Amino acid sequence: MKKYIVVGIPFDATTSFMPSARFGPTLIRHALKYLLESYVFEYDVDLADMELIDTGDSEIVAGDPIGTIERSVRHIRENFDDPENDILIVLGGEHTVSYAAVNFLRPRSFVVFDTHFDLCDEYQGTKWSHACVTRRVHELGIDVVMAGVRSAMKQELDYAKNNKIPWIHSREFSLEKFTKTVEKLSEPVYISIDIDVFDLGLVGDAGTPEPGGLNFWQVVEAVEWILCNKKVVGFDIVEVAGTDLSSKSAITGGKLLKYLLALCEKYQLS
Ligand SMILES: [Mn+2]
Repeated sequence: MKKYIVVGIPFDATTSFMPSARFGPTLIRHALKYLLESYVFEYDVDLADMELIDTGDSEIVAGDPIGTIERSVRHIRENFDDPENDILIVLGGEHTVSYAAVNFLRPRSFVVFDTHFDLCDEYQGTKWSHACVTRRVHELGIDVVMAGVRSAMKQELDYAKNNKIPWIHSREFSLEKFTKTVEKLSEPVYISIDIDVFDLGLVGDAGTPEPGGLNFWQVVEAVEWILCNKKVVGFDIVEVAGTDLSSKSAITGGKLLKYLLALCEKYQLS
């Protein structure tokens, strides 16, 4: 039976606008457990029947992204031993924590849903800011595709252009465009979803929320296409922030996790 290994990384230190993504793992888990039905009727999957192993939260080092990444990799290594079959699920935490999962799993491709490009070489004096994470992933030699972006600095656009990194603006997003962009990606694929990719109407508490984002089903459909057509080794949901267990961000994060789990169970079994 395929196992789903959940790891929380409750870390935020470099968030430039609103800190508190450290509470993301708790917010997402709480919404999934206490608000949402475990049965996902569209896919006839009951999360209660899945082999979902929550390993709890990784230890972090407050204020230290590198120390946190090292401890998170250790936590993942101790709990995730069958990358051929199992799927790793990381709950952030600021976006920087994706690097721990990706550096451990070494997927061939990284599909990221995000308002921001996160392609800065350095931001506010650190290379480990959440605004640099996709660049750090790309520097590992992993192919990157970005969906839902709508906010960038010129240096990030230049880096994307010079390195032929494909991206889809949220305003021009369609499943057809997305499919064309990801269909040739090498496998396995890792999916990273920054909660701020959603429109401000769905996500209020996030590190850096912005209007003009994707809606819930646009993201679910895009992820469904990947899970149906590509081998996926792991995914994360990051940047869910705030302290309110009933916030829009918490509920959107929990519901997103519910659909991702159901989609994995439906399409990634073999
Ligand atoms: Mn991001």
